[in-house]
Amino acid sequence: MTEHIVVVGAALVDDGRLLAARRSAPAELAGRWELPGGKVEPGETADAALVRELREELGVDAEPGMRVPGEWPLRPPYVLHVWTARLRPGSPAPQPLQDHDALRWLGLDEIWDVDWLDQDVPALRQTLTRL
Ligand code: 9L3
Ligand code: MG
Repeated sequence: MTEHIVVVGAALVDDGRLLAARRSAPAELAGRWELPGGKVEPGETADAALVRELREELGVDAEPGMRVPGEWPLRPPYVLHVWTARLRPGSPAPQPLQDHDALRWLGLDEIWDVDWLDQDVPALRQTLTRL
């Protein structure tokens, strides 16, 4: 298990819509949509990493909810975990500050309208059963 490094992705939900973020980097992922997030740092808990990543990438003040059961392989040694999250009262609205060039709030009937990263598709399918 120590050979895995966890990447946390946030299923950030507000007013019944899910936030999707379009990557601007690296080049091979640019233009594809993801659940925003990033790598858990050594000694950091997953929920703390989620809050930190969402602050850095989107400028928001997020509250982690529950971890969605499951683990999805990324390029080794990374694996994707998903957590639900909400905006805390008074949080700024998300902005693409870093690594993204567009954001969309998707209604639950619009989820598949964007071109998600391959690995986010099964994670998202599982997540949708929990929202
Ligand atoms: N990744 C895949 N799906 C996601 C996230 C947040 C990340 N929902 C992949 C993309 C990168 C790696 O994980 O290859 C590390 O992510 P980041 O730290 O570049 O966001
Ligand atoms: Mg990231």
